[in-house]
Amino acid sequence: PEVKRVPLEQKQIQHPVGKRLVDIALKKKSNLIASADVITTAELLKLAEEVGDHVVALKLHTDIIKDFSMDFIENLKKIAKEKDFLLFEDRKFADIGNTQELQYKEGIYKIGSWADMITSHVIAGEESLKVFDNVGVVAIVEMSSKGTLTDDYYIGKALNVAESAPNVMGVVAQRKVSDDLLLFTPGVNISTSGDNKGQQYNTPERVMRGYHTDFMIVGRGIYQSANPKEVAQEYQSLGWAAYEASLS
Ligand code: UP6
Repeated sequence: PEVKRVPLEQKQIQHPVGKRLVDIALKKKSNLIASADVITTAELLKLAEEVGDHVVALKLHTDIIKDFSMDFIENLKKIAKEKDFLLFEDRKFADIGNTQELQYKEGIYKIGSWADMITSHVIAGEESLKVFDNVGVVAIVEMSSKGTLTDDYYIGKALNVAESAPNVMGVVAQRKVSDDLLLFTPGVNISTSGDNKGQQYNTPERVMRGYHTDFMIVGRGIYQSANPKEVAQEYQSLGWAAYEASLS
């Protein structure tokens, strides 16, 4: 028989951003994070308007945007506030603390000044994560791609780092992990099983019932569809139904 999962509202989440995310999820009945991997601010703002009601967070790769500006961030923050979702910069930091601090605070993106959540690898060790103040850190402990080097040994060590760093609110992985951290799972798509660049996809059903993930991350499945709003709503209901099914 399937093992029951800990319901979102019963998870012992310490991080304030983690608590906010859980509150939004319960209120919206959504465990969907849309990954807005588009390359212009116009496309991104349009997508945010379209999917905003259905997501708990919008995940960004700001360094792929051709015309990034702080004005764009101000506009995006307005939409996020109005539609009640968090801004999640998927920067995947992977350097020593001092360099990560510069990448987080400086340059043209000034991620630390606007992001609610960021992703970071933990390869440089626990102290390297201290520099991310003011955000919820989501630690990459396992990747979705074919041939990833995140084997069981790495995942175990990475989880130890994630669990001991106080600003880590969750992890990215493709398996069940600690109940004290939120689990985020990318590589979710209902219409295809992968791409030709190593990405591997699961269904919402598989990640919610199999991995007990808390939040599924969907990129091309939504932003490349003909109707992102409708498709986001579909992922939202599939994800929430699978979550509820995994409770009983
Ligand atoms: N992502 C993964 N796998 C990981 C970590 N992150 O796919 O292990 C990110 C990608 C992309 C999104 O950087 O932004 O999740 C997945 O997009 P897709 O649904 O279009 O494949």
